[in-house]
Amino acid sequence: MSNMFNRFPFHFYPIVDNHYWLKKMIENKVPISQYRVKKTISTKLEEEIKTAIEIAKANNHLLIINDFWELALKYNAYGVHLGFEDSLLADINKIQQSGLVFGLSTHDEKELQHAIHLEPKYIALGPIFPTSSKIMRFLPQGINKITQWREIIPAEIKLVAIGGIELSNAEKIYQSGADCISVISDITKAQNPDERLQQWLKKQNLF
Ligand code: 3NM
Repeated sequence: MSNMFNRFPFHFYPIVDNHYWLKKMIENKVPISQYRVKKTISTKLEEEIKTAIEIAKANNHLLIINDFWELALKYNAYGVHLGFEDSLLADINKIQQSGLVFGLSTHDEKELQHAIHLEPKYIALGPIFPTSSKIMRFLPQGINKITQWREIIPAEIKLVAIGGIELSNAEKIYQSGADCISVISDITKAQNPDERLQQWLKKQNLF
């Protein structure tokens, strides 16, 4: 079942945490985003995720669900993203067999080796720079780490850089070896988020 979409050919991968921002992605014709809600599971949350997946599908937007892999499978999202701890608890075989695109976060060598072993479509490295969007146990990795990670990771697995990245340093991040950049605040805190999304999309012409 290999088509261009499950090879993860994306260079820009924003993260949203509610329907408002998901709709912004759709309105701006951003092809893919991650839905990341840090809540405990409840019927309300299930409904929220289900609706997000439905809205995305109805608009040909590819939505990757963070953490709640069972809901991603149940409602047939485009993909699942897991952090290291969650990947230890999740049924990775089931995710792989479902055909959903599957990505993992990594922050150090131990997490990287574990991630490579699970054969995801992409591996995220972060935080590249200081970030205020997530409480981190890890210090900023810096740009050189991107080049190191790219050399270690098998070519068929894409490398996503995340954490404190802004449009103004995107080119340097790509040049260092990142296949894709993931951002939150560069969009959500932009003075004009629509304009900023369009600027990111324009950068994709570089590829
Ligand atoms: N994961 P911003 S850093 C969700 O390093 C997330 O794994 C990270 O937000 C990691 O673009 C991060 O605002 C936050 O810095 C990214």
